[in-house]
Amino acid sequence: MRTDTGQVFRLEDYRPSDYLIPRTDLTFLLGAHDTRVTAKLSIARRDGAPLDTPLVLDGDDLVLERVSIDGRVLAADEYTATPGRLEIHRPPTQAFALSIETTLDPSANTELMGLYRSSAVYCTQCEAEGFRRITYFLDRPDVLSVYTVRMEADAAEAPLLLSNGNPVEAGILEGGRHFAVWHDPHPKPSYLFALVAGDLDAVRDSFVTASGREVALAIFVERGKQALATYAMDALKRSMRWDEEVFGREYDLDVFNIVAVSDFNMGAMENKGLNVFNDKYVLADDRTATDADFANIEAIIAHEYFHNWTGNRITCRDWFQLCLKEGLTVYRDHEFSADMRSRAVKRIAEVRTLKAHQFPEDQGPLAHPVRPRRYREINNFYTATVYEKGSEVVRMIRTILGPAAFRAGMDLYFARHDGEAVTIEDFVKCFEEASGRDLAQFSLWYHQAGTPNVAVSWSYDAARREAVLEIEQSSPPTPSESRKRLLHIPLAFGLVGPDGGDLKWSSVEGATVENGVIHLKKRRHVVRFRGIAERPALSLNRGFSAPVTLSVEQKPGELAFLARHDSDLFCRWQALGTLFTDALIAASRVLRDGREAGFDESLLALAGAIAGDESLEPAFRSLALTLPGEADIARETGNNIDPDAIYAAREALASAIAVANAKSFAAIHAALAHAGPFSPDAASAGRRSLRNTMLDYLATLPGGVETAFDHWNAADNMTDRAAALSVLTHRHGRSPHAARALADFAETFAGDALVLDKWFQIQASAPGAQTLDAVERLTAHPAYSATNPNRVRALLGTFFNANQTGFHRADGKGYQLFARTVLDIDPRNPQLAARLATGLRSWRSLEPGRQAKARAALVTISAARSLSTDVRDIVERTLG
Ligand code: 0A1
Ligand code: ZN
Repeated sequence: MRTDTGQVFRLEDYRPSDYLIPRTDLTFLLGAHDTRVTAKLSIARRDGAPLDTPLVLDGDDLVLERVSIDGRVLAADEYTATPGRLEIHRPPTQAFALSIETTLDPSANTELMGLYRSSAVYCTQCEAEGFRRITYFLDRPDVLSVYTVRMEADAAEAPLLLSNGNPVEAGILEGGRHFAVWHDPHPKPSYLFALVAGDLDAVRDSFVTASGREVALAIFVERGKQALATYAMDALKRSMRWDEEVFGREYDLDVFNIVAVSDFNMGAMENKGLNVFNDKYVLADDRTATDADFANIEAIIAHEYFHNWTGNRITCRDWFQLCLKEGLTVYRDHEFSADMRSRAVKRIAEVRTLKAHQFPEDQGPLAHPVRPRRYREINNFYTATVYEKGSEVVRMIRTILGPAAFRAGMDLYFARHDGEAVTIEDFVKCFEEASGRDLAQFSLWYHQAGTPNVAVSWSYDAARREAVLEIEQSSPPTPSESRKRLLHIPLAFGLVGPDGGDLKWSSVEGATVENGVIHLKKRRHVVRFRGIAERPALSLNRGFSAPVTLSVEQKPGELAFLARHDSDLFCRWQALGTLFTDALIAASRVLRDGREAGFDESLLALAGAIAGDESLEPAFRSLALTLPGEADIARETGNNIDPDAIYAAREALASAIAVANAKSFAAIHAALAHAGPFSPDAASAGRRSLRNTMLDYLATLPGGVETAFDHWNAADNMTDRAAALSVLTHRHGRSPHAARALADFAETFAGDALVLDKWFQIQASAPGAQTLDAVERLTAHPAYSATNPNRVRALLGTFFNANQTGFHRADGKGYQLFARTVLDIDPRNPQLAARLATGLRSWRSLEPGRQAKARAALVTISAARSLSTDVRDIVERTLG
């Protein structure tokens, strides 16, 4: 583990490298405990670089065996080597060949960065700074090199030898060993290097690109699991076609390989021509995967593939520009999924994710701009802000420019910067040039942290036939940015008439309004719409056109009308969500005062009407009927949060809705009972989703446990099975039915680690103080492993992030487990530990008792003698 140096990296300190590495030849002699790496680097001086600068290469935990220049082994006084750095004091002034030999132990690499072994498969993870754990290098994204890689390994242990680019040569060696050589003609930064060696099965297919290049496709999985990779293969081919059709981007090598590994810190990695995946995002069939798993696989396969152009062909100049590839690629995968599925449903799901992950980040101590200006540990910046808000910023560019100019801007970006390492400024400039618009004010979205607030009050004057909107923007202060500048906020809207259609106006003043979008650029706009024949309902931030917190003075009647009649489905969902949230916040206050909560009949009836509206797609009805989560309610509540009161309020509303609609919900549940073969398509998934949402309500009624147990017994796919198990465990955790279902599940799927993750997850998210003991007991379960990131996230990650009443139990024991866990994992896997450590980022919003206990846990971690940079950075920023 690298210990913290306290060093802070700053955007303004960027300097181009004095040295370049046009070619990199790597040889790996692979051994489980002893791997030898020879790197032959062609080194050239950058034009204009001073002649007397030493060559300083990055390393991390390296053992240097030998270093030579142009074939001559260097004497000890010609260089300095430490595990973290190699300096050649006086390199030749002309281009030269530097050869470096290092040795490493892949089996001992528990950080899962650099070269490591996962279930006897050698694999690599180099983003962001893992390549320096393989050899000394200029390990920065603006140093692009053409790689040739030779691997030698035991032929029985590793019959498969893969690297980036195209295969060149392979053959047998003495002593049961063999070799393969791969060459990648596209210059790339070191973070995109990859190697995989092992004994794996494959699903193979091929793809012919628009210009007729035939590409051999393969997805490699653990032996015997090929059948589980067919959905991923299908998603890959659809992604390749879509990128040609929608962005004009073709694939550029003869092969495209994907490897699924079972120990991986993140979702997947876009290494050129050789994507490495967390097996969770490859393996699926109806027996083992839920509809959500299928949707995630489709999205992540697409995401990594799309990186081939947005990230690989055009990469980042430095790590401050991470959103250049991530925000843009998330935007692209969102659009892909929207085209493959229901656009409205996908948009609602995106906004739910954004609000659940990015909003709390942006509103707490870890807030940072989409393009940060400083970091201590770059691994901690693979955040919801960089990814999800980064995608929202690209979406806003499209909203402002319109589809044609947006596409022209993207085309210009690809044409102008192909093969380069660039910045956000370069990216934005392409859109300015393609559209002729000035995006200077808009660009602040990249540079300013925090979720902006947009407050709207409005009135309608029937005599003057005028609707007047007073709109004000403000951005709350965030760490190290106390004063905020005004943003350009594109607010899509509609003035909805009594029949649900949008009303027209004869003139408007007070802001630029075009194509259904009000462009907010000042602190306050008074926007006057003239010639409005009837009193409208106000539909705002349609399609979530801007990632802001919106507060509108709106009566429940107007919201209820919008929930039924707005032509924008997102706003229908939003209107109903606002009604639910308001009711839940009021109820939690009443309950906290020891009184009983009651709900407006009309809200309960509205829920019933939407559930039963067959003109709406089932997936939408399911999302609309899903009550805001406890964390969502907490976020809207603001400060002084009492998770128990929020939980009680949510339960009370759920049963009130169920009681009011018992018959119709039971009918919907029955009517949607599954028949025929399983299909993972969006429409079928939507029907399952609505049926399972109905079950969740029905389970609150008398006899609910039997209903859920029948559903469990009848389930013939994992979506229904997992839904029933979670309803039983969460709503009837003490029933014999729940115990029985949990035991059956564990027995049926014994040995299938990915499926058992769902079992861990469901138990870890069971509400109530008693879950803590269950979670601690489960850490001793034979299927659990404290070294596998998926297991840790399923059990402890779920408990810390998705269990408001369990983790935040009033006695603070949840926080003590949190501190113990972070400290236990940190020495083995700092990245994983740091991610878990973000689980207390909203501690300041808790009520005073819990707040003090949460703080104590954070202080315990920060007081530990040896902490990784990763964890120290998170914990110190969280404490503030
Ligand atoms: N670039 C990847 C994310 C990623 C980042 C760091 C990693 O290191 C463990 C792994 C993956 C993506 O956006 O998919
Ligand atoms: Zn990515």
